[in-house]
Amino acid sequence: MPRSSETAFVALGANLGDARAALDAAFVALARLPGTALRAASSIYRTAPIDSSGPDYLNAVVWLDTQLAPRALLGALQRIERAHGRERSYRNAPRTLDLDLLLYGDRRIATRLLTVPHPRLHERAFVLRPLAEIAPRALIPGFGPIGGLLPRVAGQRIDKLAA
Ligand code: A4P
Ligand code: MG
Repeated sequence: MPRSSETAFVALGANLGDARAALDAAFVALARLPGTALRAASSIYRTAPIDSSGPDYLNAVVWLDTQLAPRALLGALQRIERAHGRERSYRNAPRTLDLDLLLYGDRRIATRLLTVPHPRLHERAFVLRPLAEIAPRALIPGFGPIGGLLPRVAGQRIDKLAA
């Protein structure tokens, strides 16, 4: 019997190479995951690096309805990162695509490989703003309504790109 679907939110980030192309490829790959439907994609945002250096990032968030279990979904995200995100120019070149599992239903998960909600979600405008765009009433387990978190990150530079 097929598993029932669960709501999952995934953050996309890239700041090396052709970041826009990496995000566009990731949207397509996410929509093609088995047992998964892409319900919504946020705008793409240009954001200042946080705890990181280099050029500005491009960030976005997608809403998936998925039959994949959390660990299987994480594995699928990592395969997409590997397929679309690495500069192939030289060995161990920097990763150009980061896919993080933000939320999985109302679950709280703390295993060696997976922490949900994503542990830094609540302090990052580059996650909260696109998430709020597509899910303005999202409840973050352990933190409550997303609207209560946004004022705390108001000082972080983030600009929505034209579609
Ligand atoms: N892992 C545990 N929980 C999760 C989860 N919920 N989603 C584990 C995804 N992975 C999770 O991740 C390292 C390990 O985290 C994985 O093996 C997985 O088992 P990674 O993506 O390989 O490594 P990383 O990129 O160094 O770590 P992470 O956690 O993605 O980094 P951060 O903290 O998210 O920071 N500034 C702007 N403006 N925009 C950005 O997108 N991104 C980062 C990355 C920093 N600053 C940024 C941005
Ligand atoms: Mg990551």
